[in-house]
Amino acid sequence: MLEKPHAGLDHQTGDGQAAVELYWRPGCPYCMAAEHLLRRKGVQPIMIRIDHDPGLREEMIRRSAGRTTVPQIFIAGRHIGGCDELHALEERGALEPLLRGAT
Ligand SMILES: N[C@@H](CCC(=O)N[C@@H](CS)C(=O)NCC(=O)O)C(=O)O
Repeated sequence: MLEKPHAGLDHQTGDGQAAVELYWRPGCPYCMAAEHLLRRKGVQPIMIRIDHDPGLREEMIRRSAGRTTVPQIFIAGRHIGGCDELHALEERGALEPLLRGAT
């Protein structure tokens, strides 16, 4: 689902790559694993920390159609899901096209 990005963010970065948003909180191993995979793909995700701001948690839940776990990941404004879904995309070769904005 293509959703309104966090704080009016553009869906693309300056170099034409898809903007990646990652809602997270400290102490979450799934968040770290997701961030690690993205960085390995050359992506600098926009990290949105939710534990200090209930409004940001609500924003995450709204944008991800009710999901309450972290991480929740968006690529070019499209909800991807959590860490497992991100890794599943990578395993079937679908992550890079999304990051390039090709799909
Ligand atoms: N299968 C999920 C697991 C995510 C998960 O269990 N996250 C934990 C934190 S590491 C969580 O959000 N627990 C509930 C909570 O903290 O409110 C994924 O791949 O993202």
